Amino acid sequence: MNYQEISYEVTNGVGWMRLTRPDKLNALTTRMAQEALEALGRAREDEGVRCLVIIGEGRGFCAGQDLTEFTAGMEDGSPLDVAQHLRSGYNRMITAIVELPMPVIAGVNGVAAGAGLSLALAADLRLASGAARFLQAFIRLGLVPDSGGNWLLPRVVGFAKALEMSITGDVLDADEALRIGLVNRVVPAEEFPAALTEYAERMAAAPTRAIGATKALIAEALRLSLSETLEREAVAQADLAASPDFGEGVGAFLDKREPRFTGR
Ligand code: T3D
Repeated sequence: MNYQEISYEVTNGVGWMRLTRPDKLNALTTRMAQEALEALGRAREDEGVRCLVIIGEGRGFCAGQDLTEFTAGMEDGSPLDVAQHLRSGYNRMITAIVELPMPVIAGVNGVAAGAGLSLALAADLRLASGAARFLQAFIRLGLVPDSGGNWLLPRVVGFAKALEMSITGDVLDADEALRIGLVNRVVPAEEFPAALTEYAERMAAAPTRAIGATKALIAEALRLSLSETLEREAVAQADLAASPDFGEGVGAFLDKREPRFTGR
């Protein structure tokens, strides 16, 4: 696929998916979602990718749905079918991110609004630049949160803050986002690129299979009973205990050296 609105490259085990509409703060379009889906599929199939980073080019992370697409309609001139647009684009994109069996980091370099905030929330870890801002912009337009915002945000910040953000549309700066647990870390804007690369490469060197299994277990545990979760842990642990990375982890501990995990 010839990417026009994203770029995707792999460096040192990290897949970098970059939204590339900087003059529109990387607002999402139908095309951008399809390109992102394709890149996410590539990351999933590539054993050399052990961490995925989602980042925006320029001063924005992602300003949500491109609002001109609502008024201009589709490329062929037909009006935008909103439900179908969500089902075939953003819903699949969010699901693909959440289900990636590797760590996913949102590098929130700037504003994350509406479906752009959902995109950041779908990641496992959020590293924010001090320049980042966060808003559930939907209510400002008379819409409900979408792209998983109603499911993801309360799980990250709790019911009360999620509801407040969603019905006020208030803008949070990076420090406030850190305070309420919306992001994991904030670094000054000038240190952000280096800190993000270091974080991503650290996660790419981690035991990928165990991370994938942990993601699945914790997500399932939110809807399962304790006894069901205990059983799933037993099955997953038996599988991982036979993995090369477990052998390496134990060997490195006994040898008093740093482990060299391969992700297998
Ligand atoms: O069918 C469906 O898909 C429904 C799904 C809906 C999902 C949604 O995401 S709804 C929410 C859509 N997003 C918004 O409502 C956010 C709109 N943007 C803003 O409120 C502000 O731009 C920000 C608070 C995000 C940032 O403000 P600021 O002052 O830093 O930047 P700006 O000057 O407003 O924006 C810079 C440019 O980006 C500007 O273009 P220009 O005038 O320089 O040519 C602006 O129009 C453009 N831009 C920003 N956001 C969008 C956008 N263009 C199109 N769509 C946008 N969402």
